Amino acid sequence: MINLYSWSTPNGQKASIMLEELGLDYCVTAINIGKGEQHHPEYRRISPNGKIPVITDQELQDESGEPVRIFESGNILIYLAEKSGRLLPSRWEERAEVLAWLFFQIGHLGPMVGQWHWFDDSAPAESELAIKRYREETLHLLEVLNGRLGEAPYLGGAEYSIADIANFTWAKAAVEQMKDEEPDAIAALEPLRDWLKRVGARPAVQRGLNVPSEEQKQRAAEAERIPGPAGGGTVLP
Ligand SMILES: N[C@@H](CCC(=O)N[C@@H](CS)C(=O)NCC(=O)O)C(=O)O
Repeated sequence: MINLYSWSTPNGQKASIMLEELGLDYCVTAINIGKGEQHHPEYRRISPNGKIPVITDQELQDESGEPVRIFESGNILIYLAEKSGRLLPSRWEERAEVLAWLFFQIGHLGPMVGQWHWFDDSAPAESELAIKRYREETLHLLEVLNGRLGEAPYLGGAEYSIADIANFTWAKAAVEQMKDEEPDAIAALEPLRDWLKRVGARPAVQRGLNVPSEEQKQRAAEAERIPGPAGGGTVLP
């Protein structure tokens, strides 16, 4: 059994979409990052940087019998792809392209869109320069994705892969925020918009976007103690 610790954000949804695509059995623990639950010392044992998502897999245990933690969403995608033998090609020619677009999301798209959202919606002081810088960089990265999707149906090439899962949630969030501010620029990104529609129509993607569900969030909010990674112990008070 796999335990997923997550919240409704683009990084969290990458892990739940992957689990849904693979049809694996998993339990969800909602970590309310709006309330700071990611900083709880017990949770930091499985997430040293205090972020979601994290998974633990009962099949993987360390010397003391504790399930091994797998943090960082790109690492989770690679782990699950290798565990199942799906969505990451084994031939190096194809694998290198999939991993390149996965790391493009981890190193470029996620951080730029994340900073843009933060400066635009959450920063305690307004900074026009920061908003402009991250919005322009986000648009540039969407254009890079669009260029690739003009050459191939999926980011890795002919087949849907973990590169599409990783970039989808972030590109979706960026386009939703950008389309009112830069409608002409977004309208021009036809291959990207078509890919967002195709990937977004996959039933596993739709299920994964809804994790944690309202019910799972409610259950976590009401629980006095949330089961920890080993099934016993605790993650949160
Ligand atoms: N590089 C990490 C980033 C994870 C991340 O930033 N997660 C956000 C949600 S999308 C989070 O946990 N934020 C809580 C916080 O920063 O306190 C990954 O890909 O897993």
